[in-house]
Amino acid sequence: MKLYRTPEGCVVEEANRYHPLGAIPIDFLLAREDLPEYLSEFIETITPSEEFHQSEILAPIGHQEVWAAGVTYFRSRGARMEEAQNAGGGDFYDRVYSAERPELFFKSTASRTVGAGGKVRIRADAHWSVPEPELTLVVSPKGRIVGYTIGNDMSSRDIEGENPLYLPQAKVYNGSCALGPAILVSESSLPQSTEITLEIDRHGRVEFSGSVALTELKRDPKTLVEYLLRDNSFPSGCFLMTGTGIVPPSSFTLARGDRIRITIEPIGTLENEVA
Ligand code: DO4
Ligand code: MG
Repeated sequence: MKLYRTPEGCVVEEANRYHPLGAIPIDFLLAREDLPEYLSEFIETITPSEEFHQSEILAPIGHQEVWAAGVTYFRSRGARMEEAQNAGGGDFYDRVYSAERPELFFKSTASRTVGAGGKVRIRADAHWSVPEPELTLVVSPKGRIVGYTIGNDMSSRDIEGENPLYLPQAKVYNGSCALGPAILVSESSLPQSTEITLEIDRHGRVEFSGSVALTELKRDPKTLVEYLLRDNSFPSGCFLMTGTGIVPPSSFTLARGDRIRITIEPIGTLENEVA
C-alpha cells in the first residue's frame, strides 16, 4: 500500500487502485501509531479509481522534521575521510562508523523539501555538490516504523569537508532535501537484498550511476530510531534518512539541469532536476 500526497489531498494506492482520502491531512495520518492498520481498514470504505496523475505528486510530508543518519555505509566512511583529510577527517568519520552511538543530524523541514518532480538545489556558495540516495524511515510519535520512502540528502561536500562543524550548512539549505514519490506503508522490514540505485543524467546522457544493497547498511533501522527518540519527542512523527552507500567519485559535482533518479523497489523512483 502506498500513500501519496497531492494538491487535492492524500491518495492510497493498493493493487493498482487509487483511493482518495478527501480532507484527511497527512499530519493526521503520520501522527497515528496504527497507520498501516488504519489505512487498510479506511480504504475499504472508499470507492477507488483506476486513474492517478503522477505529475501532481507533492512530498509526502506535513509538519514532520526530517533527520538523517550518517556514515552508515563503508563507502560513506571512506569518501568522508578523503574529503576531510585536511580537517583531521581520517579519524572522526572512522570512529563514528564503528561507534555504538550513530551519527544523527537534523536534515530538513517541509519548507526545504521537494517531492518527486520538484527541483532540488545546490548551494550558491558550494562548488562540490552531490545527491545522497537514502532509504528513509517513516516513524510514528512512539517510534514505530510505519513506512518507507526515498530520500535525497543533497550535500555540499566542500563545505562539510572543510570542517565537520560546518555540517549543518552543508546539509540544511533551501531545496536540500527530496522525499517521495510515496510512502510505502508497511511495518515489515524491507528485504536485505533491496537495492538502492542512483542515476544522474546530464544533457540526456547518464553521467553517473551506482547502486548499493541494504545488506551494506551497517546499522539496524530500529536502533537508529531508538537513538533518535532518546529524550527527543516527535508529536507529528518524523522521517529518518538512513545514510548513503553511493558516493560519486571525487571528480564529480552536480550541475544545474542534471536529473537525479533514485529507485528503491517497491517504493518507486524519486526523480528531481537540479535547479
Ligand atoms: O557525516 C556526514 C554526513 C554523512 C551522511 O550524510 C551519510 O553518510 O549519508
Ligand atoms: Mg547522507
